[in-house]
Amino acid sequence: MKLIVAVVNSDDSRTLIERLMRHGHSATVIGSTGGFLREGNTTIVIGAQEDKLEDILFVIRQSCHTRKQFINPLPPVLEPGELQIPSPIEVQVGGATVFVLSVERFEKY
Ligand code: 2BA
Repeated sequence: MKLIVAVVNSDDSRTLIERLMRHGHSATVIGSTGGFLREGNTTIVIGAQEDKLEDILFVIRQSCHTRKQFINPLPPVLEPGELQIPSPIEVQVGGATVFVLSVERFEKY
């Protein structure tokens, strides 16, 4: 069995969850926050048999898209009297950051 942990953009999460359900996969949805941008994203946890893994990854690839975002970097440390206005920088976010883990044991009561 595998545990798939996917961090996805919140704009893609609804479509992804609907498609996962339509394909018969169970999932848990957790609201999360990216450590770098400090913006909300969604973490989706999916436990599945190994023969379902490729279908799940296919659905994730189809549902999650990369997007460009501008962020304001922290201002640099300056000498007194210096003035520097940092300009926004562009980062590419997503589509999905996916971890696939092997499950040692799975139980449901
Ligand atoms: P954030 O940490 O908010 O990162 C958002 C985007 O900012 C990243 O997109 C990446 O393009 C950029 N970024 C992150 N750290 C950076 C840094 N130190 N310097 C420059 N740019 C940086 P993604 O790579 O697509 O990541 C999207 C979200 O997935 C992340 O949001 C984080 O919540 C999660 N994530 C990504 N890699 C991870 C990892 N190795 N472990 C755990 N979560 C991860």
